[in-house]
Amino acid sequence: MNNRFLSVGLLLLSTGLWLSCSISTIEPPAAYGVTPTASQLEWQKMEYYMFVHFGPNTFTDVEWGDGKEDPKVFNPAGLDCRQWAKTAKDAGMEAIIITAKHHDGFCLWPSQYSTHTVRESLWKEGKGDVLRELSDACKEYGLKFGVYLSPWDQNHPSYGTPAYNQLFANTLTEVLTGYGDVFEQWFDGANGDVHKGKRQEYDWDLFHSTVYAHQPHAVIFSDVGPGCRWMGNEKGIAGETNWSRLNIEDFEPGLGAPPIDTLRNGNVYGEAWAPAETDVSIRPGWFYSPRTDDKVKTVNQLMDIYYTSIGRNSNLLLNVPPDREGRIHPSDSARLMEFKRARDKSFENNLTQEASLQATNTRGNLPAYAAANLLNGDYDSYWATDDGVLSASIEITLKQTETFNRFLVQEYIPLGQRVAKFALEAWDETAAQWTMLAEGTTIGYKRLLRFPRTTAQKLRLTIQESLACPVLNTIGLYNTPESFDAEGAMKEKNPFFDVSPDKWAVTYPDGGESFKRIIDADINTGSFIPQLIKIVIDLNESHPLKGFIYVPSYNSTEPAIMRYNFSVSKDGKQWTQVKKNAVFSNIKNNPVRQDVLFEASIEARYIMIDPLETTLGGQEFIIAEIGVITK
Ligand code: FUL
Repeated sequence: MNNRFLSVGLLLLSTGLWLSCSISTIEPPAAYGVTPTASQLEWQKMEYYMFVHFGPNTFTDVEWGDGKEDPKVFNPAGLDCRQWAKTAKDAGMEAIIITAKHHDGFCLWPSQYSTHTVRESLWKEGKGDVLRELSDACKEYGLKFGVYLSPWDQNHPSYGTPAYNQLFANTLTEVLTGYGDVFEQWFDGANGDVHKGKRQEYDWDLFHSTVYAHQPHAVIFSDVGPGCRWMGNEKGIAGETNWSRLNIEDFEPGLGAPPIDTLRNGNVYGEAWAPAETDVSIRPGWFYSPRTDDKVKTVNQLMDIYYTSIGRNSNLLLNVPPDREGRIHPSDSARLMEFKRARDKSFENNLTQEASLQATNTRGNLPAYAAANLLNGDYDSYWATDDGVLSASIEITLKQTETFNRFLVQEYIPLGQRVAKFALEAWDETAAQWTMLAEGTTIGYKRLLRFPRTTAQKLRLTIQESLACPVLNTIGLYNTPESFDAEGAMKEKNPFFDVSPDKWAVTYPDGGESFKRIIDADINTGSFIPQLIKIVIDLNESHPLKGFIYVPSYNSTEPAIMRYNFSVSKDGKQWTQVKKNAVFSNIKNNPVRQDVLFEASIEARYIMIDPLETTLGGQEFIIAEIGVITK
């Protein structure tokens, strides 16, 4: 900053005549639209941190506990929060956010406002406090600490009454005053109780004022911020167009949230600064299950997520669920370290380091705003154009011809987000022309472009449309490996079925061959079923059934079964209902394979699923696969 003023001052001294007419053109660009607060800027620079889903669900193998679990199921005998913190630190993460209270209402601290807490569990004879151990471990490892609290609470007797709001504020106060600084307060929008006709009107003003009273610097996450926003899916894919601005007035988290596309893209002229946070789990589900030990995402999948989250102007909140011992499972920690090495390897060598940069326009023609600032590593120095110049290019001449396949560009967001369209080209020496490498819309805090490996000495970054004069502070050019996985690891594995479906048949409805696709052990083929009808499958022989598997289409815009009955039969005539009005937990946001366990094993040859409601509310739904669990 000082340098800038110094050079401006020198110029003014040496060209005294200029003073009165040029002062407006050499001032720094005025902020455009809403801008981040100091806490939001600090938050954005964190980029990558850990989500921890932990609680009774870890032990009961469900994604949404119903609050009726015996608190004694929670007993992580070897709980080691220091191991979590060390893993996060070694993985290059900046913080840990923990599910202090998920939808089952179980509190990971001994709350005085609940009787469904660690105090009632067997763990440490009811004397433990997970938040204490984790917040201490975060301090020891230099990580920030954040808390998730679900407003939806299926255990607390006051839920669904006006008294609940103050109760929730009280529990928030306990969490926000007992464990030191909280950098992010995570409010989940999920509210499965609407299916049961139960609805709590949340007092968001009370919740927000409680957070700010105790943690004035906390960034509040929800579907609509106000600190940061959900980006609309749980797959790790932020919008290619991603404005950090959002219209939040008249919207509420959860049921009152804006459409998914709006969450994904933001609003170009939005009234609030509500940048996107991408939350995704390293496993198919949010909680640990031994069934998913072999389904931890591959390094290639994690690298993809890196590009589609951090590389698209979003922070990445990667969930790593501790196991039943209370430790991060070796498969997950090994993968996190491989992911770290893959990122380090990808971005270790910035090929623009010694490049020379030539811009078509530089604000006031001053070195203070010159394109060279894009390479100096100083976050607060930038290239900017004159006011009113809304498109401009920078020619990047590398020291020598290089081969590369990734480009990084950052906007200086303290002055707002501006760029709406840009392109990157390379100079083709042989053809003597520019060839397009990649085009994009928004940039924001950070944008990473992937394109086929190219060899050239000259590149051109063109800002084609900007809402105000463009202000960029960093570029980078890299040559990264295309793949980091061992041979074969990339292939999507088919679900594991204990019993081969080779001899199975769909006996109702009689849809001939088309229904075969739901029992062909191939998750890539399935059936689109236009009405809410029962499906009956003959397993050819009797099996001791412990549960069943439903694989929906992985595309969350396609309809899946959400609420259902499930029955089994020995003869296809007399049926025993084993699941009544049950819900596939979180299937709307995270449409992955669902493993449903019965209360007890039951001998049967026929199974019947009776869909009652779909994720999109219509009659039609997709089944990619139905399977059974016998082991
Ligand atoms: C969702 C919840 O319903 C899931 O269980 C999980 O906590 C995820 C992060 O948010 O809305």
